[in-house]
Amino acid sequence: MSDLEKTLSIIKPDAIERALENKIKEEFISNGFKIAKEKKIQLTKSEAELFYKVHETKPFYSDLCDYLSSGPIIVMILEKNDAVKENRKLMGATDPKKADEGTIRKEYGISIDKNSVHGSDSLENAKIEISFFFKDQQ
Ligand code: IDP
Ligand code: MG
Repeated sequence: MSDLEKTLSIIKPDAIERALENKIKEEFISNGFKIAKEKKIQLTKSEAELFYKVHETKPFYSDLCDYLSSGPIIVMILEKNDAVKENRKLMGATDPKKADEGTIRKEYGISIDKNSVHGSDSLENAKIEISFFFKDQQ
């Protein structure tokens, strides 16, 4: 039996800019996710740096934080059995060129940096990321 889980999803600036938000939300809904909470916000660069702190030693860290704070994003709490793993599966590989057919990144991603969606990579990080954006949730 799998557990009902919550995970954090972000529709990134490149997708919002191309007006893909409803199409991407529909991908989640048609794949059995419930969008339990959502909000459209724009991060400052320092907020993006906090969110992506785990990547602070990577060469692309500064560009990544510039990009995530470059325009509006939609942050969502998604619910489903095995939500963390199921969302990573639906998102596809980080690099859209390597993502499987039928995944969101394959369908909508432009490049490894503009890959349209973020998803938590573990249940522990899902809890941390959900409370980063939705203070009273877990
Ligand atoms: P993930 O989003 O699939 O979990 P991570 O390795 O956690 O991938 O990287 C976080 C984000 O950093 C990616 O979604 C992507 O936007 C960006 N990124 C990852 N690797 C590279 C790279 O080699 N060059 C530029 N950007 C990258
Ligand atoms: Mg990651």
